[in-house]
Amino acid sequence: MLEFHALKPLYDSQCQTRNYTYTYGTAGFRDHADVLDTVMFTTGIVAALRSLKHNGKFVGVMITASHNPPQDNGVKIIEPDGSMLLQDWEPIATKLANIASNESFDNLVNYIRDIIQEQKIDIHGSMAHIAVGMDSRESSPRLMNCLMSTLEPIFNAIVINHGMLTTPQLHYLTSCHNEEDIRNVSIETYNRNFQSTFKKLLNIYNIQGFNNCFDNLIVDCANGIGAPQFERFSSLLSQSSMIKFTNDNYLHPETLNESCGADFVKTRQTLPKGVPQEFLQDGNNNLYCSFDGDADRIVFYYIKDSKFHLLDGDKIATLFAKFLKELLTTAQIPHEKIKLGIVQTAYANGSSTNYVKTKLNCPTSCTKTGVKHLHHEAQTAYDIGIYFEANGHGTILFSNKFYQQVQSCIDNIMEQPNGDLEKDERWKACETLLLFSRVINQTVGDAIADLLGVIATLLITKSTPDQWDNEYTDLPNLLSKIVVPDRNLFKTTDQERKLTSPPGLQAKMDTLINKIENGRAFVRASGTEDAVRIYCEGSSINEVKKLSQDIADLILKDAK
Ligand code: 16G
Ligand code: ZN
Repeated sequence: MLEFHALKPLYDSQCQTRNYTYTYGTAGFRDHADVLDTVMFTTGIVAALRSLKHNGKFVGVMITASHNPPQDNGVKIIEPDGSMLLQDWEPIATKLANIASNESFDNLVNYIRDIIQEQKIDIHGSMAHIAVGMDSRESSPRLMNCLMSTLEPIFNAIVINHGMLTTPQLHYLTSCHNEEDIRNVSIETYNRNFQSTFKKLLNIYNIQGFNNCFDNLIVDCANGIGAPQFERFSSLLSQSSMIKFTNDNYLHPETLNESCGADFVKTRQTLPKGVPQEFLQDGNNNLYCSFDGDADRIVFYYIKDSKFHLLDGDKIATLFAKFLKELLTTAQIPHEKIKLGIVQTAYANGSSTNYVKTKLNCPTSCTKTGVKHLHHEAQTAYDIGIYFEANGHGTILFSNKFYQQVQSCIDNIMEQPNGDLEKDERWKACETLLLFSRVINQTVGDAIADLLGVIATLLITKSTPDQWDNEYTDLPNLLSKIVVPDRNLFKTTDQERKLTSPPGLQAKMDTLINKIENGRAFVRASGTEDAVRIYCEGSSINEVKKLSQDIADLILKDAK
């Protein structure tokens, strides 16, 4: 039952923001923490309705602003299967927040009634179930209180508060809540499942330590929630003494993402601050990685001849694709039976796409920016759908057909007489495929799970960071942004690779692009900032820089 009369005093006290416009965008609501009380209040309502729509299944709500600066925060809703909020509900979340901020209380209640009616939600049936969590920002506990304020008094919802955890941990636990007895689901569920699968995977190959592939793994946690979570997680791995942490100061939220973390390292193509000198001395053979503020993104890097080398989302995707493809071959599973493909965005380096097509002979897809687009394509187009944005957001999805095919291959091997199973390469390949699929967090991109996947791949294939990197060389590239009077004028087609508006701009850009060797460039309006992004690549960095500047000039001239 919905207690609308109890809503009014809460609305009066919580919805402090007036005349402010919100948008539930690619990554939920995100803004300065000071203006988010209203949004927390309405997001609680939307999450409860979403749970009721799913007949009371658990829905997740995560309070985070990922790689944004410390003063920002945000919130996003997680579906019962651990995926991101159904796109159709994004405008509902947006409208409810904007009514709360701009209109009367009666309008708010009327719109809630409309949602219930239009979505055919049975409010007299099951109770709403919500799993909530937050990152380590200073504003998160306050915003958590705003969120919780509606859930119990209005919806009689059952709320499980997981406290501080990473975004992908909450995605995973939300899906577990709908599969298991809720009393048994906690952060330990996540830790146990991923730790034990990782250990089993390495045990197939009797791997100790880092198998001489590198000396230490140095993890930059962006001073965020990934620090305590991965410190606890990794303490139970046999490699723990070789895993070192930097920027793990999550108790000082003002340092979050400050000159560190995945976004900083990827965009600046440089080391984060604070890497201890002892790890940087010549002759060290270390692998480094950076999480973002809520640990759903990861990039790797290493130093060779005093030079920084980035291993970004494209490199992670190609590493996984090569490894999984070889396992399918060893298992003698025909490639027609399990379709393996890579999903990228326009930001993927042209060399990576070329490498996937010509060296790995795998199909590729290109989607618009934003995890939900890549996830959907990976799920619908492939049996092993590897998706990564170049910025390090990504995971792998394995279809039911994948599990059926691998299991039938194992059954087939077992039927053969006199087989020494341990020695049977086919059997090993099948077991590796199954365990690998469980070391990956299939609900969403996950820095911790992706890290386990990368480490396992390197150790099993006995590859050094340098060998991983040498599979292909990135084309020089540049990503920049400019501020224009109205970014909404910039409309794209062909998965954001071509502009359709402002009219004539694309043709002028094409003339410039065609002048340089291996030239490629595109312009799109940012979904998270009031700016337009320009991506350029080509054979020479000087030409790329010039191209980028020329395109910026064109846009600014056009805008006058
Ligand atoms: C959001 C997206 C990320 C994308 C970025 C692009 C999710 C969870 N996050 O952070 O995938 O790369 O936006 O930002 O979908 P932009 O539109 O400002 O370039
Ligand atoms: Zn993030």
